[in-house]
Amino acid sequence: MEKTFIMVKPDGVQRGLIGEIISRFEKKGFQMVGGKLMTIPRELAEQHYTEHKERPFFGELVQFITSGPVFAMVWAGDGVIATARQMMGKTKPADADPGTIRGDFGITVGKNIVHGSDSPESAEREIALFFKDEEQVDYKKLVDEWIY
Ligand code: RTP
Ligand code: MG
Repeated sequence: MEKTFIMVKPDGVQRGLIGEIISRFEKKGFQMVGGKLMTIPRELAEQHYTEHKERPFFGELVQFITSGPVFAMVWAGDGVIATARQMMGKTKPADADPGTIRGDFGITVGKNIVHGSDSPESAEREIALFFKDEEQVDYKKLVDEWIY
């Protein structure tokens, strides 16, 4: 099953949006297979954002993402990588459509609430950076056996 890495950034945690974001992915029908509240060590932040290391905002980006707790998750489902990006909306909240997470809750590009992997390669790399195999739970939904 396809998997992606989704993270509620420090601004999303501070604003009490962990539940809202989890709820959107749950209601869509995807499955959370890993999740934890954590403060990202500087070295991990630099690895995670390595593609941006030459960009002028890199220092600020690493500073912000390490500034307070994040909620890191792995979500599974068909097409979850691209669909999660659609549900998050464009990077700049001003360009993000209403109905998307950034469109509904974000204002500035540096504090845009949520991160999601942008390709299968990024998803694999980011999941491996943040989650050990034993932190990912493989389970079947049994609800069909419980309600009719
Ligand atoms: P993300 O990686 O966080 O899911 O966001 P993204 O793919 O939509 O955007 P990306 O280009 O990967 O940029 C990563 C994060 O860097 C911050 N950023 N700041 N000051 C700036 O001009 C600027 N540009 C990007 C954003 O927080 C963006 O999410
Ligand atoms: Mg990105």
